[in-house]
Amino acid sequence: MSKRDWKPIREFEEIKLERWSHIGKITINRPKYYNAFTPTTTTEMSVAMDILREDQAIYTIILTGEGDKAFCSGGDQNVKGRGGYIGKDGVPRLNVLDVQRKIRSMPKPVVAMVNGYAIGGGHVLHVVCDLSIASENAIFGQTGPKVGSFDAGLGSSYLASIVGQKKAREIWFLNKQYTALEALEMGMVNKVVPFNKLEDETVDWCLTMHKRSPMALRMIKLGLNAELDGQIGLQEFAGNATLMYYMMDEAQEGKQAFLEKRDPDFHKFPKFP
Ligand code: S0N
Repeated sequence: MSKRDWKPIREFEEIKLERWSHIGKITINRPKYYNAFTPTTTTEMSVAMDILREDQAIYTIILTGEGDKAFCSGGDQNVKGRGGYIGKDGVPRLNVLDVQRKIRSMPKPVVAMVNGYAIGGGHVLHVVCDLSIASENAIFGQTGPKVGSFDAGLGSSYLASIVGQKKAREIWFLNKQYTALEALEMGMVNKVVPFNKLEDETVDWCLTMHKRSPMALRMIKLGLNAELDGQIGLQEFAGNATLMYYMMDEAQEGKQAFLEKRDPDFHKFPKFP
């Protein structure tokens, strides 16, 4: 039971999207299925991520699951078909990958509030979040090779950059389940708290980040991503460097000179050592 008066932002079928004090919260709302995702869930999550990205009054984002059993148990096995998870339109999709990318390129911190099982594609979702706060009842693991699926992308390579190659291979090859404390020891989560303290702790981390420079957080996140993301990471990092350049008088001078049909005067700007 939350102590906060989370206000709905928009109604969805399979997720909840709410806000409180500059925090946007996305809750996967399929507790009957341990918050397994269907193509509808992941489409809605993508839309919610876009809404929170565009909203300048949102500083941080929490991703969680409804109830006290599961954060997310991965793809809904009831709708798994050939070629992906079958949506209401009959088309198979793997569109949780879009959600992963949106979390990774979100220019604001995304915190996984892991309230129970984080399994399969649900485990990958917490892995790609910037921070993970877990309750003591949380259980972590990948099931792919046991149930006929795998995520050889961020779910493997980024996981390995967090827990190391040997451990990542153990997690994927053996499909064991790990307690929250084991996940903490592996560096896979940032903090473990009792279930009834989970939201307080997660919100507390968000409120602390709200006191920090948003541009500094944004650039650090992109820099940490860029190291692993190759040309795409560089593109995202460079895009943000351009944003900062556009905020400088030096960039304004170029545009202004063009509009005034004169040569730009860049001599007046400092050449820092
Ligand atoms: C979570 C587990 C370990 C919990 O076990 P427990 O406590 O024994 O409870 P259960 O009785 O098993 O479950 C409770 C109810 O919840 C339903 N349920 C649980 N998980 C799912 C699920 N994934 N899909 C549908 N229903 C689920 C149970 O059926 C049960 O309902 P009732 O009571 O009505 O029977 C345990 O439940 C478990 O192991 N679950 C399955 C975890 C799993 O294997 N998930 C899928 C893993 N694979 C993926 O996520 C695929 C990812 C992927 O394919 C991918 C890869 C790369 C790129 C993209 C994708 C993509 O998917 O898009």
